[in-house]
Amino acid sequence: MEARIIGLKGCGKTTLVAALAEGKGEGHVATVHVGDARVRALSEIFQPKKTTFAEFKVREVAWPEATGRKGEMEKYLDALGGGQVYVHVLRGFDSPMLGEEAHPVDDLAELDNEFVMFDLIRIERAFERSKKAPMPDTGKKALLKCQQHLEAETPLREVDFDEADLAFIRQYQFLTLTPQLLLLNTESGAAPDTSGLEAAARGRRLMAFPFPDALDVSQLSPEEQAEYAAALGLPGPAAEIVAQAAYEELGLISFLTAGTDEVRAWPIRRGETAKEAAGAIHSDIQRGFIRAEIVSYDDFMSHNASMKTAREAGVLRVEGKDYIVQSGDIVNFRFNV
Ligand SMILES: Nc1nc2c(ncn2[C@@H]2O[C@H](COP(=O)(O)OP(=O)(O)OP(=O)(O)O)[C@@H](O)[C@H]2O)c(=O)[nH]1
Ligand SMILES: [Mg+2]
Repeated sequence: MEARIIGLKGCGKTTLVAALAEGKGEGHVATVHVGDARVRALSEIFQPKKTTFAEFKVREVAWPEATGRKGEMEKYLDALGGGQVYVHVLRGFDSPMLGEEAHPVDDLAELDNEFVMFDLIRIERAFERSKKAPMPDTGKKALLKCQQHLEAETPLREVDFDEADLAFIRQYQFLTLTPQLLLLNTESGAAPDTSGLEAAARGRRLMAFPFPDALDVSQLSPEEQAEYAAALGLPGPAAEIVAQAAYEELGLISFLTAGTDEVRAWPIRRGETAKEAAGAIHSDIQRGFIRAEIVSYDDFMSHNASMKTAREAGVLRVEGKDYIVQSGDIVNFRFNV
């Protein structure tokens, strides 16, 4: 998964990257470790040689200094490409740097409108090109539907498309089709105030906390982070809450593998079968899939953290290729190559 951090100038994007990176960032990009408490607990139990968390990449995309200059916007749009989810940062603090008070509702509307405009331009260009290289009628209809919604200022992520339409319009990488999380960067010490934003959020997940505090929290050990975050009134460590929200937005879950070599979280799409999930580890395991031995993390922990006890109690099950893997399933694949 790749996320792009977007937002107008000086809203706190770089501060967020630093908080998400927990000290391992490189300015505008970071690899976020999905701080999974289950992985940490299993690692304590199995004492493996290696512990691997799920991770995803974030990249800050700076709002262009001169939006009117053509090359600048092209660069901006390029940088947005490849992001499966946008983390949209809103400035909820008065900025001495910008000499401006907080006006997150206006800022949200501004960027939302820009995105709608960009998508409309893409559609115009597509129709322009279709005069030379004909477009299938079904495609034309799908684009017209997009155009109508955008002209009514409805972002495409809110529109119901059938699979065929979606497959066609995906090639245009419309900005308003990409799911968004909203993060309000609030004034430190003040109670987060999201009033007025809920309506403008239009169903997007909205979280509010002061990024400088989140950055402080992120410098601590994983064990200390949750406690300190709670003490500061944050909803949790930034990496954890952003990762969780992004996962939910994209329909991702993690299953786990645990042994003395490695304890690891594997991200898959919700609804994937055991055989599909096997492919997350290796195509050979998928191809040679025989069965999966599965115990849920909770069952494992409540049975002495012992596979033997879990097996005897019948909570360690044998599942076939069509079993739908659940979040937190500890899986051992049997395969034959
Ligand atoms: N008072 C206050 N200042 C903040 C807060 N968050 C960030 N800042 C300051 O605001 C300025 C901009 O923060 P950045 O994280 O660099 O914001 P940005 O969105 O990356 O900015 P650009 O890349 O220039 O668009 C910095 O001087 C931060 O120290 C906050 O919550 N409160
Ligand atoms: Mg920045």
